[in-house]
Amino acid sequence: MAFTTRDRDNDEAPNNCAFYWRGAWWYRGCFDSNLNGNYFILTDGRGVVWLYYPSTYHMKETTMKLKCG
Ligand SMILES: [Ca+2]
Repeated sequence: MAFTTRDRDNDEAPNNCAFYWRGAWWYRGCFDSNLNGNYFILTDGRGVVWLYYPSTYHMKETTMKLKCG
């Protein structure tokens, strides 16, 4: 997916996922992850989340690493 921000809605959801979920990400409709979300102590779906992260708490920080070649 193309990257979605509050002012660039490139996801497939009827709303703007970046606006609704308070982040910016490669959303589809709307997400399995939101690593650029705001930090909240308890998750309500908004914030720094990863679908399979085994917790009801948000992550305090994340790191993305790309392997080229
Ligand atoms: Ca949309």
